[in-house]
Amino acid sequence: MLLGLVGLPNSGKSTMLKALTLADVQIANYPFTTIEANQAVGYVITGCACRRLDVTCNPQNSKCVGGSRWIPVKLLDVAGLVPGAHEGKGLGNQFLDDLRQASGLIHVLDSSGLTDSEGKQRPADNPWNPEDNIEVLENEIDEWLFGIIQKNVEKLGKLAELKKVPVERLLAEKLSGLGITEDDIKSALKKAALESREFSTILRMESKPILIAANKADLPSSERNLGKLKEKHEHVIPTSAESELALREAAEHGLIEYAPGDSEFRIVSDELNEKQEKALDFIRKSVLKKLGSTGVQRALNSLVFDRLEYIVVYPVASIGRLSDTKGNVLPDAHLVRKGTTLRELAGKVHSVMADKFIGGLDLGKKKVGAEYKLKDGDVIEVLFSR
Ligand SMILES: Nc1nc2c(ncn2[C@@H]2O[C@H](COP(=O)(O)OP(=O)(O)OP(=O)(O)O)[C@@H](O)[C@H]2O)c(=O)[nH]1
Ligand SMILES: [Mg+2]
Repeated sequence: MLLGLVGLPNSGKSTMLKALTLADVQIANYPFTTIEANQAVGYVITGCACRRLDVTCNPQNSKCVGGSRWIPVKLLDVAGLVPGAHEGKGLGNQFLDDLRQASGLIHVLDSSGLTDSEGKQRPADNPWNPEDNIEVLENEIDEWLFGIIQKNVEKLGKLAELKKVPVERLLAEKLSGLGITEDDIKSALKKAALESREFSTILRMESKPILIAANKADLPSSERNLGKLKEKHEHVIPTSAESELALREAAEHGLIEYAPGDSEFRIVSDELNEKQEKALDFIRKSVLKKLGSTGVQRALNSLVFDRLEYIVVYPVASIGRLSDTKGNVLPDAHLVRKGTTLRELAGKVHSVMADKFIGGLDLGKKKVGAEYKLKDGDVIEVLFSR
């Protein structure tokens, strides 16, 4: 699964990517630091089934850290979008093409009001209204999508006439790389005309759900804005990417014990200098105590589990041993959309399983059918003829 970090310049996209992945990326306090997209692997984190089943697991496609299952997801941090990017302002919006495959987006928004929509600093006595950035960003993504559709619609119209097939079918084929299906297009067509700008907005909402990370929530000026943002918009999570990065790096260097999403950390080294102690103290008081966590892991989890409605399932080769054929217990955790059937899961695990599919066995060794809708945390043996 690929997820995108998008937003206006200087909002903290690269800081968030680094905090989630510890990838070596450039961060700086000026706009357009990132020009080429950065891709790295982060993790969504959920309780591991090993706890519930009281077994020791040997994860293969994921990790288990202290009873939490870390499932890898690809993250892409792109350049900043500015108002008018679709007309070529700033770095334009062509770089969004890298996000065609993204299932969802985190809008990294500078909630402090100390950066304007061009990424320039604003004085504290004349702050920027961060809420305006939401419209700016959505508009630029819609224009990008609109551009892709416009480029294809005339050609496809002619081809559809020639082949005597509905144009929406051909468009769906063209847009399938964007995660847009023929059904999405049909339902959007009921609300808006194919050539209209509104059509692109509807498709964007279907294919690229957005979670808003109200970043720089550690700065005092963000407090006032957070309330307003949450009041007017769903799916807003306050974050401090800078704090998360500091904690992840301190943990990496053995200075503290901290896991992403935690509400506290423990100092385990006596080699901290005064500056480090002060910084950690600030994070404890101004971020963790106030927000409950840095919000960064919560934002990623919430995008995947709440916004995109993914669940976690554990296919195994033997339900009795809870293992794969090599004896690895709970080897793989798969992210699948809510409503996925057992047959669809078989197809995702292996094409042979799908072709020779028979059914499945649940934890109680009861048979389950092809159309069984998987539940979050299900451990299941897929039966197929060999
Ligand atoms: N106070 C505070 N500063 C932050 C936070 N996250 C990022 N920053 C700072 O904001 C500035 C911009 O961070 P970047 O991660 O480079 O921002 P970006 O969105 O990738 O910027 P572009 O690539 O230029 O679009 C840097 O000085 C960061 O240290 C945060 O949570 N709190
Ligand atoms: Mg950047």
